[in-house]
Amino acid sequence: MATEDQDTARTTSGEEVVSPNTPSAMNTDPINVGHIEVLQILNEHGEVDKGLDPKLSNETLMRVYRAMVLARAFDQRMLTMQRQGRMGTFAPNIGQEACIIGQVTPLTRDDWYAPSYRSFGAQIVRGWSMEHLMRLWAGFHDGFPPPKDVNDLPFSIVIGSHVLPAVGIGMGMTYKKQNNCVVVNFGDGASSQGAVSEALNFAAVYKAPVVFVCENNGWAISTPIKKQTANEVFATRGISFGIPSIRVDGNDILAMICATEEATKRAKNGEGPTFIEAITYRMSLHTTADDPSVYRDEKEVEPWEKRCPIARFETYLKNKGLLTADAIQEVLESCEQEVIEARDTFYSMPPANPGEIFNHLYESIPEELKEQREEYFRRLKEKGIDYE
Ligand SMILES: Cc1ncc(C[n+]2csc(CCOP(=O)(O)OP(=O)(O)O)c2C)c(N)n1
Ligand SMILES: [Mg+2]
Repeated sequence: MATEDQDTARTTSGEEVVSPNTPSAMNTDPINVGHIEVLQILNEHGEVDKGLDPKLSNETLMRVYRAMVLARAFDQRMLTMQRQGRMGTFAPNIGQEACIIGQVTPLTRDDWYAPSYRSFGAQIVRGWSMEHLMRLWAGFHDGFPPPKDVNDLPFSIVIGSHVLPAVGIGMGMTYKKQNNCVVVNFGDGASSQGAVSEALNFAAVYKAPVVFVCENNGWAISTPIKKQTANEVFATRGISFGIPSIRVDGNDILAMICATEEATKRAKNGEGPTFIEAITYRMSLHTTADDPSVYRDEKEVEPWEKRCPIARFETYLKNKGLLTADAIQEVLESCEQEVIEARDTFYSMPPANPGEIFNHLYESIPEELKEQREEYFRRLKEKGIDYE
């Protein structure tokens, strides 16, 4: 962990300190830039740093592995469904599975999770069924509320807007003397929103038990990180508010789990918030409405294929004798099967009543909104849809 007075820390591999303003090319070494150490336990070849290996139980390792494979299977199926015209706009998370699964692995059911939109892998771990998430992405309002007994906020599309409520939940835990914490994630782009700065400041001043996970995936739609910050590093945004902050290889599941675990322990010990910058890469589209070939050179993507979080973890598990080529195939097939079953359940569910979108804001609906509702029903009827 680096704090403001430690900002001359070396990288974990002992490489020389780099000035925060040293330019770095995305396709050379995007991890070790800036002046804050980067936690990496599993390198891109799947080799483990024995001194840092958290020695998780075999059961945990296999559970986490399956969660990553399931997230990718869900991701790929959702892309197919969207291209078939059977799903709404969708934000893929391909290549970011370690980041998303690692950040919720240390959480208990009593802790809270406040996700942004690219977090479905974590939501599945937290207890959202895949058909529920499919309804959400298909635009049915009943997909948005979290399942009963799942302490999650609905995911936020208005970038950064959920970070203040997450801090509020954390402050509420302190007030009620609950020994829990909140994990909130947001992107490199969202970190420039004013609300995120307000949230960081509140959390720091009131020592809120919050873990901020800033997912630095290189891009905010078409805005590259070099236009997001002159600093190259996002962890400084935590440091500047007095929050202990760390840069983590976000494609390394072991590093993500360890960093989040340590941060949740600090939070629960009353030591306040932690800022984790998870360095990863958006391998695919921003959303299905996006075409990255318009604004980014595909050559930039290639080195990240070698940094695949699932492949390196498979190597680690194979070396531990926990996985074979056959077992990899079995896990993949069972995950794909589970996704297909969820898809079929989703297809068999009745569509939501679109009129209900008017029901959730006011206790008694204002006249103007009633008129809009009538107009909406009239237009639906014109299309042969009668929900009234
Ligand atoms: C307040 C607000 N402004 C703009 C948008 C449009 N928008 C949606 S996603 C996005 C980029 C977010 O990038 P980042 O925070 O890095 O997250 P990523 O999509 O890369 O995971 C923008 C600008 C929005 N949803 N909310
Ligand atoms: Mg981003």
